[in-house]
Amino acid sequence: MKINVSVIRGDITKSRSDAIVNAANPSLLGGGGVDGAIHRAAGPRLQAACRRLNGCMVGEAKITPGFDLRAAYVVHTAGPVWQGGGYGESELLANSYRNSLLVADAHRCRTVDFPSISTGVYGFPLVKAAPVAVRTLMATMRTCQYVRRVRIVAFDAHTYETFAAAIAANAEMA
Ligand code: AR6
Repeated sequence: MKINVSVIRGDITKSRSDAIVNAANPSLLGGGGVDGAIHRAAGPRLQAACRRLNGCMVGEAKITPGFDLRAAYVVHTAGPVWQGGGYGESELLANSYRNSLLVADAHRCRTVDFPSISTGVYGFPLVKAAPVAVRTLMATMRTCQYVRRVRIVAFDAHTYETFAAAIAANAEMA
């Protein structure tokens, strides 16, 4: 499988990919940031579906339909809260990316869009998060049966530029 991980600027709620990933919290009952935006765009059936999932541990991922979104599925993951870097945050962030992609692949998704997990309210430094995300997505994509395109949808210029640099650095190493 060709490795195809890229970054675009945009609003993930407008995505036409098969699945979008939600940077949620362990309750899966909604919140602010991208989570709030996804719930608003998907409509109230999303929260009803999330309520039946019984939460999500940090690094885990669970899937629902996309309801009013163009995306068929929403993969919900709880990323780690940044606590200074000494609490396994990078491993937990990698788990969120890996498990989200694997759940999407198990549902035969071909195209999957991610936000930058944990780098908003959860305070994970973007410059540390982007290389973890890119490395993990590239490695996991190799093991996927259906996924053929993964994108990071960056909401702001700084996120876009930091991910573009991380992708370029990985391409040089490949
Ligand atoms: N499309 C793409 N990215 C977006 C969008 C959008 N529509 N809106 C925001 N972002 P955050 P976290 C970016 O705070 O750090 C919630 O309350 C945003 O600019 O949404 O994982 C949850 O319920 C940033 O780059 O998620 C949790 O409690 C990135 O998405 C908590 O926040 C992630 O920022 C999770 O915090």
